[in-house]
Amino acid sequence: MLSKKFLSVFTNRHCEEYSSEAINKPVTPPIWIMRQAGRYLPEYRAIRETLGGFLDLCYNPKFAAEVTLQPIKRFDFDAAIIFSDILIIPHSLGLDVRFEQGEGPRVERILDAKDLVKLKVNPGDEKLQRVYEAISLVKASLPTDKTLIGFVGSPWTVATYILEGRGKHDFAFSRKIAYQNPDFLSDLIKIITQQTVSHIVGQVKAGAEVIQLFDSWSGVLPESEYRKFVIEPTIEIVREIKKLHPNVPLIGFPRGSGFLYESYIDETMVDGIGIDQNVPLKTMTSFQKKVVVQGNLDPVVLLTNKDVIGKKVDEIMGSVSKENFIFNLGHGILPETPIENVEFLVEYIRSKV
Ligand code: 1CP
Repeated sequence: MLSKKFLSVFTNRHCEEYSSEAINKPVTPPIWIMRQAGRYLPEYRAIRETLGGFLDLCYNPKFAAEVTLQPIKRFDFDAAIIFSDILIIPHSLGLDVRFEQGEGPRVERILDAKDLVKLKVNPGDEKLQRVYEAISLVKASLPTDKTLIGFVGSPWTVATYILEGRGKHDFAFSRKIAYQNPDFLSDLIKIITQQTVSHIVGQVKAGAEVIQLFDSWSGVLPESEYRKFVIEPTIEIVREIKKLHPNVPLIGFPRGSGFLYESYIDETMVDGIGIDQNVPLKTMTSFQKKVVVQGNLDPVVLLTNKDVIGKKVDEIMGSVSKENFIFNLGHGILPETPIENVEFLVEYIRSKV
């Protein structure tokens, strides 16, 4: 069951079971922060140091649950997001995934259609089960006024890691494949989508109450490829999950989608939309007529000071309608973020309404 605060934001969406309930409107918007468990927290670094690598933490249910709860204890956020990673999916499909210190992830590449035999859709994979165990542990100790968010990477974003073998650059190879060999890319995306749907179902069964779809690299595709490789697989995921779990809100985060944000909202039928900091506030606010909006403070603002943070929060809060709004950043929190700025952010937002 969703916590009261999240229930009230999602009331007017297609979560019919909830709309009939008498629900108080929230006094302040729910607040959570993408990548809220992580290196900016000393208590996270302490646990991380006791384990070999990043994946050892992801696959250790007890510690993964503990770091999931750390930001809730420290900042009293309204939602916990399970500590895991989007690259668990390629790992569970049978690819080698490693996180090198200071270099980010390395994924065994699939370069053409004949490499697809390396992938095995495998919902029972033990690595995924560990995530469900961690979710059950979090659920057992999370206060009832907090919501538990599960997540996956969207198929296009996960595919870019499989095609490139690593992250964060211009994605030239992935784009070249999208233009030149779309059938191969469609087949790859189909496999990822199947495993992703079962991973969402597994998370929901274990206790996740909201699911966020991270499409961090959706912004690198032009319109027709965006429709085929971002929107279509997302439609498929939403359709499959709504068949089984119609009352679990899905939040899409197609970062960097620019002018294509609106098509994504209209066509995928997600219940909520994560907005990056480059979307104008007027546009973000206009989306609230259709969908619950989540966003969009620039994470760099949290590296400044209280005056700047207050001013930037006022800009957002002065623009959005409070009814279907979730406060979040436009992307993940940065490792160098001072803790006192996060404390101030939460306190300030709650003092405003
Ligand atoms: O050293 C460390 O501790 C590793 C840093 C780290 C962390 C804390 C990585 C490696 N992943 C995570 C956890 C993580 N990843 C969460 C935890 C839940 C939370 O608190 O929010 C989530 C939601 C993710 C999702 C994720 N992983 C995304 C989508 C969100 C985004 O930031 O765009 C992506 C792109 C990844 C891949 C990934 N994992 C880790 C890194 C450094 C990256 C990005 C690599 C790159 O492309 O540069």
